[in-house]
Amino acid sequence: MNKLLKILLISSFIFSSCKETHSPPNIVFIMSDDHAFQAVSAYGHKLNNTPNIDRIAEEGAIFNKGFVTNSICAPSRAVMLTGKHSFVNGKVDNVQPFNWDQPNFAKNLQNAGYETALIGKIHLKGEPQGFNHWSVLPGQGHYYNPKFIENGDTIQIEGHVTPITTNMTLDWLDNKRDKDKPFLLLYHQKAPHRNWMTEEKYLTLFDDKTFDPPANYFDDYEGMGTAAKEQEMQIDGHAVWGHDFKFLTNPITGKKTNFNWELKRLTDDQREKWLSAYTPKNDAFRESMPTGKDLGIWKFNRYIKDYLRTIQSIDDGVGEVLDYLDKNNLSENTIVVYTSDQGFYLGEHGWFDKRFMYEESLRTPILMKYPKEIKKGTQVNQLIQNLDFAATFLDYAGIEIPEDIQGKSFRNIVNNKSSEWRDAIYYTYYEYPSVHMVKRHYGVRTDRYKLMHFYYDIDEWEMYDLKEDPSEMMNVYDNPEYSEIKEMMHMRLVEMRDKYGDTDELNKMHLERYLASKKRGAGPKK
Ligand code: SGN
Ligand code: CA
Repeated sequence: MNKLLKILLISSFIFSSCKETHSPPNIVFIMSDDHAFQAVSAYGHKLNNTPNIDRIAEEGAIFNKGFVTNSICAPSRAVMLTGKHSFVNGKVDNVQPFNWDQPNFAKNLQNAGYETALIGKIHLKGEPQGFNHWSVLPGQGHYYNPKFIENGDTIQIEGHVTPITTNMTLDWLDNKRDKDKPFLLLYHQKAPHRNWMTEEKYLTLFDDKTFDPPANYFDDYEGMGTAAKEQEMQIDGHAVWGHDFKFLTNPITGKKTNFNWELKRLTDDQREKWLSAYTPKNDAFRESMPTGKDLGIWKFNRYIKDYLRTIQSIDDGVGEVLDYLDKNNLSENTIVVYTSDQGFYLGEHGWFDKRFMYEESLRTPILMKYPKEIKKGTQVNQLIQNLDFAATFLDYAGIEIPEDIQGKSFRNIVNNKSSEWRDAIYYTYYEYPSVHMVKRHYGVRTDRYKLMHFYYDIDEWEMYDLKEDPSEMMNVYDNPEYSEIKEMMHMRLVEMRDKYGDTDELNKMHLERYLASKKRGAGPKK
């Protein structure tokens, strides 16, 4: 046999045996609900410590420009599963039904031989499809003594939802999955969603600390548009004494609050722990009774502490799952992603909640590790969206990415194999009129600029220069110095809408559907 042929045969043997022994990676996709990137310590905001979530970035990559396509819970999850924008997958707001019959990446992985599980919050009605095992909270779920629907049966478990979700996850990993198959695990926490009810062991965490609110906490929205002025999501204004600030009687009016009713869900022991933690804090407030800006700062502190406390339990759970993977020699061949269904305002512009395309709710934390391919300490600065998860996971699993998926695999970005990527992202938001009163809008964001159109009961454009004004305090849409940029951004917007297939007609259709469902009494009330 000639030498060249021999080399060819040997190398093709090596290649094919490599292929055979190469097992597809496992995927652990961790999502929390409303977890702001500002509250992941790896992002450097120094609000709290999340050592276990940070471990994912230390052992892999952190994404500095991770965004969603529609900053609200159920639509975001639909985008994540389908890899398609809301106006394509149909789940545009928390009210419209989600069609589980459409393709999703879990179905693709399951069909390709993966063992799949979904545990925790999904917020999409109907039986989840694409999962060998599922145990999900009905709707928003409860923080204490939550019910789960497990493979169709309703069960109730005593305790706090965060460690319960973690324990279910560990139980599936250890006892319930087929260990001969690669797995996909969606481990989705309810926390830190409103109303931020902490696990007992953290009820007094941060009691000795005072947090400074963000610089624009007392924003008067002078530089912004009507939508910012007319929202209803101010910590010092719309958050309420019972549900949000955990007072049993309103300290101003003396009336009983709805928090009495919320505590009824707890066992005697749980309630006792809550009362002994909050009664002294609430009494101290009544004694000092701050007013004006001091009251605003007090409310910020009550809000941020409760919010961060719930994250501490999430971080513990992430640590337990990472430890499980390490101890069972699974880490090397497992992709772990940590993300949230959207961002959240931690007092920026005075707000809680999300929905707006302004930075803090548009952005979402994304941390990812896969020791086989991703170098430790990788920083990703491209504009990645939750739209891209489905394509990325299919790519890693070696499954062909269906052509109608709109997201792109970022595997070669996070691997540093390529730098070719999109230079603009598209955003849509529909749920209005509704709780928090954030008006309908859509927009485009490039690395430096953001253009937004608010419509329906207004017709207003806003544009921000994120380099000069990262906190988005000054709308430059009508500033003549930006006229060329404005033209360019309008072109980018048209291009984005063409690319993804969005139109004013679609907006009109979604509006009509929304108003009709509201008339029938469905969905969130204003
Ligand atoms: C609930 C919350 C809102 C929140 C929506 C949507 N109010 O209505 O503050 O914006 O959920 O959140 S609460 O009184 O019930 O806490 S989402 O994450 O599910 O979209
Ligand atoms: Ca959410």
